Amino acid sequence: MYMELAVRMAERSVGLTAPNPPVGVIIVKNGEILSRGWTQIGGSPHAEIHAISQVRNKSLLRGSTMYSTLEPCSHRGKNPPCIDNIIKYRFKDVVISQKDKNPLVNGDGIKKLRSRGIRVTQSNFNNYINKFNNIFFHSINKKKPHVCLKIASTADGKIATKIKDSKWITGKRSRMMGQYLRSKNDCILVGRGTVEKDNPSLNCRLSGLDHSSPDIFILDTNLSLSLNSKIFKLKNRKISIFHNCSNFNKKKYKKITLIRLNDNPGILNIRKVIKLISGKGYHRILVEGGSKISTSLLKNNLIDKIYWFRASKVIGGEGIGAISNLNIRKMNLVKKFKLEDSARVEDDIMDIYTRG
Ligand code: AOF
Ligand code: ZN
Repeated sequence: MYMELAVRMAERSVGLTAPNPPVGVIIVKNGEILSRGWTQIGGSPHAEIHAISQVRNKSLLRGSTMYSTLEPCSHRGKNPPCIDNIIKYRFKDVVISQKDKNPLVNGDGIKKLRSRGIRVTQSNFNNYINKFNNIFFHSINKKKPHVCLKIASTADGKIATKIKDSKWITGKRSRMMGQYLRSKNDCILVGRGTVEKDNPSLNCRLSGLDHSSPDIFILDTNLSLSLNSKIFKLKNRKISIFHNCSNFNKKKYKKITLIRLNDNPGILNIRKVIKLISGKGYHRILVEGGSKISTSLLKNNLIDKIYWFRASKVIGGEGIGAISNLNIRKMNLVKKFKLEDSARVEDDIMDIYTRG
C-alpha cells in the first residue's frame, strides 16, 4: 500500500524532473505516514530529501521506514547523495521498487545502506513502476527516450483540408487534454510546417499546471522558419532548432539553440535527432506533428505511444492525412500497435495506442 502511494507521488512529478527521473517517497513509522516526497522541478532536490525536509522534528525519523520507487542515490551529482541523509537520520528500513540502473548508482546505494545496518528490501511492486523507471533507464543507457505522438484528426484521419486549414478539428476538451500531455512530457518536438501553419504556443495553460510547459525542439532543415511565429515570443521557453545548414545569420537566432546535423542536403536523420534529444537529458518526448515528422518516426519504429484524438468530422480524400506514405504493400508489414485505452471526449474519441 505504501509503495502504491509512493508511485502516486512519483506520478505528480512526471514531465517536470528532466534530466532526472520522477521518483516518489513515503516515510512511515509505527503504521503512521510521517511524510511524502517527490522529485522537484528540474530534478532537485531528490524525492528522499524532499520527504525528509518536510518532517520538522527530525528525531522522529529514527527507526522509520522509507518507501521509494527507486533506489536512493549514492553518488554526488547536482545533488548530494540521498543515502547520507538516510544514514544520518537513522532510518531502520528502506523499501525500494527497483534498483537505479544509472551506472553511477546501480546497486551502490543499496550496498552502502546495508553496510550501515539499514535493512533494504526490494518489493517488486508491479510492472507499472518498472515501466515508469524503464523510460529513464532506456534513455540514459541506450539513448532511447519515450516518444509519444499526439494526433488530432477527423474521423477519416485528416489533419487539415487541402488548403491546409486545420482550426479547429477536435473540440475544446480534447485540446485541453493535449495541453495536459504537454505538462507530462520533458519536451515537445515539432516540424517546421506545424509552427508555420498552426502558429501554436505549445504551452500548457491549464490552471495549476501553467508552470509545466516543456522545452521545445523544432526540425527546420533549411532554417527557413520565420522568427515571427508565436513560440519565439514566449518568455522563459527554451527552444532548440535542428537544421542542416552551413550558411546562416547566427545573430538572428539570439536566444535559440541551433543544432546542426551533417546529414545529406534536404534531410534530417530522425534517429539522430531522437538520440541527441535523449543525450540532452530529455527522456519523454511529445511529438505534435505534422505528418512528415509523424511518418518518418513511424517508418523508423520510434513511436512508443500514440494519443489519437479523432473528431466526428469528415474531410475526404483531398485532405492532408495524419500519416503520409509508408510504402507498405503487404498486411504483414503494417505498423502494429495495441489499443491501451479508448475514451469519449465530448464529440471526439481519444484512442491511446502503445507499441505493438
Ligand atoms: C534519487 N532520488 O528523486 C532522483 C534520483 O545529478 P543528480 O545528483 O541530481 O543525480 C541524478 C541521478 O540521480 C539520476 O540520473 C538518477 O540516477 C538519480 N535520480 N535519485 O535518489 C530522486 N530523481
Ligand atoms: Zn538521490
